[in-house]
Amino acid sequence: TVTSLISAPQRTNTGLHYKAVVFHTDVSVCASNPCQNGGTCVEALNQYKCTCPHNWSGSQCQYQTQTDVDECLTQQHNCSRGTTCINTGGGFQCVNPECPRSHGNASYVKTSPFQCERNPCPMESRSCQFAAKTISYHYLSLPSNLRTPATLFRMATATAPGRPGPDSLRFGIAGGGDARSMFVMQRSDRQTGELILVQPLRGPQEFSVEVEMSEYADRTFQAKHLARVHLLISPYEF
Ligand SMILES: [Ca+2]
Repeated sequence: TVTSLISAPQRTNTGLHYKAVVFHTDVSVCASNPCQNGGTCVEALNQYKCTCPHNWSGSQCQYQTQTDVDECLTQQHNCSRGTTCINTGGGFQCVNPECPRSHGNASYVKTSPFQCERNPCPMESRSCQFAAKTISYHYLSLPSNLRTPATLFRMATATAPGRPGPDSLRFGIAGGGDARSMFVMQRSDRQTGELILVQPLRGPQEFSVEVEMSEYADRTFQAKHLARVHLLISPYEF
């Protein structure tokens, strides 16, 4: 259809002039498929309106408004026995962390679903003494592009009551690689170290960073504890 509107006559030196204003509406405003991500285009007067599917918004359904379902909490997961359901943004995972294989004289036994402990070391085995005494496993589900700096994880000593604890602690990021540029491990108080993300991470991706805490008493090394923090970064910004 062509709609023509003719303006009121305008008097000029050469007589009366009529200005025709023509709206071409023969091409549907929806023909260009302006609605993204499965949105439905609805024509209005020379305009369109997008009716967006669930989880999408914006004039062209261009923004994702993801809301996560906690499959673990709502029992919508299919994790087998012996694995633990970890909710992630946009999904879930079934995990069952395994203790490291024995190396040298150090060997480990699983004491809970997310904890391994070193078996007693043979006498005078220094390599075993310096191997991590405990290894704990942690899973963090994060949205994409989390605002930084962000404190992700805290590590602290737990001293048995009535027993003398370490008089100093040292915290660090174990291993090298990419983690060193993305994280900082710093002390937040005398007993606690915190892992801080200093660089935004775009999902979807997942990787692990290992942080360690060494205990000293009278400047003598006592024990090292390792925490393996597995980051599950969703494709969405929640
Ligand atoms: Ca989920």
